[in-house]
Amino acid sequence: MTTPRPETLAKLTPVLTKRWLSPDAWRIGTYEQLDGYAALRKALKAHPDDLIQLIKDSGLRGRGGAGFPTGLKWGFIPQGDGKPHYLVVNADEGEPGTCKDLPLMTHDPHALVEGVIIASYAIRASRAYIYIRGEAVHAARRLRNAVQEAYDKGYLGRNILRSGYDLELVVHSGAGAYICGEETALLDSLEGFRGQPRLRPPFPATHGLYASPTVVNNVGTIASVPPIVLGGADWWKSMGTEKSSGPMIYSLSGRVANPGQYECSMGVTLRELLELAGGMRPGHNLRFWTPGGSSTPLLAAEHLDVPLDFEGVAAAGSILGTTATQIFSDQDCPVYATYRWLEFYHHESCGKCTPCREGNYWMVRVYRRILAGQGTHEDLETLLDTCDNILGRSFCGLGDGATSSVTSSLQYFKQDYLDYIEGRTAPKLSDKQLVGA
Ligand code: L3W
Ligand code: SF4
Repeated sequence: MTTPRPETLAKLTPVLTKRWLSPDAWRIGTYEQLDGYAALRKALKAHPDDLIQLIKDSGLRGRGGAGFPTGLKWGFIPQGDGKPHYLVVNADEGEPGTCKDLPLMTHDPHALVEGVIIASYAIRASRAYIYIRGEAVHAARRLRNAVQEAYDKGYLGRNILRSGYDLELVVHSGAGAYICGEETALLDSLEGFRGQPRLRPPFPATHGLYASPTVVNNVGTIASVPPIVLGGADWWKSMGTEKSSGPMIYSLSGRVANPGQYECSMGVTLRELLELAGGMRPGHNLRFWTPGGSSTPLLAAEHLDVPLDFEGVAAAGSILGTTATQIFSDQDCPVYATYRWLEFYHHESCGKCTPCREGNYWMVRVYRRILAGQGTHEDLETLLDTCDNILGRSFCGLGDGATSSVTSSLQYFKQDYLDYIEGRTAPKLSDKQLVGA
């Protein structure tokens, strides 16, 4: 177990996580004692346009994977159009390895509720929804309790804090489909339809929920709003890098001594995160890892010093995504890991478009063949060719994301594939497991 050096400890910037360990942090009394709802009081005295400008100035970028500038998105909402406006929080956290939003909602649900009220006021929405993953029963219970507490205290409902502003907030549980984390499938699901992606453009900012202007933001994005209102744009920008401002919750899982959430300034490296997490588990050496969930191309041990911000990870050939770093060691097989992720995408593909629906089906079959010791050298060409036909040709990001670990594992670990094909590695799957793909 390694002990972090003081300069590495200084990379920890607890902002969204700062209340998580306080006793009963999820109760409104605790939240109010720890600055809770002070940002809302301040925000309601400001003009909505000034709040949008503040978020633009802070450089806050979406925490759901794409990193789109939040203030810009809020600014897309047309004003004076006579239509209702909506805020929808994407709390359908389902990306394999990702676990930053559910702990936030479990430990500090009022941080999200307060952010929802401020963001809704800024975009002039009088109704907001939090769409939470169906399996997250405990987090949903905490969130519903927090919403009720906020209503009881006059932070939600009519004439909030005597400001004249009204807002209704509904917590809606999904039914356990990964595709409903895609923003337009989420909106379809919320409207009562089967969750499948819509064609974009038009984007939700103009044609969202019930064809009205809608901001869809991730939990972490919205929970960042109250601290920015209280601390100011310059304070927020004092953390992170020039183009990736603020703190970020990095989730570490896998072969690491102390897995969990580490909130650090953006641009921290995996080497530093591992130091904070006590290093690799005894007997394990880092071999490969995901920078932001299974939809992001794998990185290898040579990428330990890549700055984990949007630009740094892109320059290394991957995507920051949800900052879910899954850590694998020399005792793990990149071919098998990729197969397990592909099974997930195959299962979760909504079936709307052919490249993703058929491509993932075929790739799972090829992986099973390889892992059963029956693969051929041509199979590797088939995998790359299939990825080529999925990437950029799928209707939504799920298809593209499915190809990430296939192409990157072939780029860095082709020898592992060849070892199965040429008989140097014992098969991991039996003949019986070949059927049923
Ligand atoms: C108005 C324009 N709005 C873009 C908006 C758009 C959306 C946001 C980002 O996928 C990624 C995906 C996953 N006018 C606009 C506009 N917008 N242009 O900006 O859009 P986009 O298309 O870049 O990304 P996305 O569709 O939101 C998100 C990756 O994140 N990911 C995450 C997966 C899972 C979770 C989770 O479990 N929480 O997030 C991991 O890598 O693959 O690439 O709002 O409307 N001209
Ligand atoms: Fe559905 Fe996959 Fe096509 Fe997305 S890429 S629309 S999940 S079939």
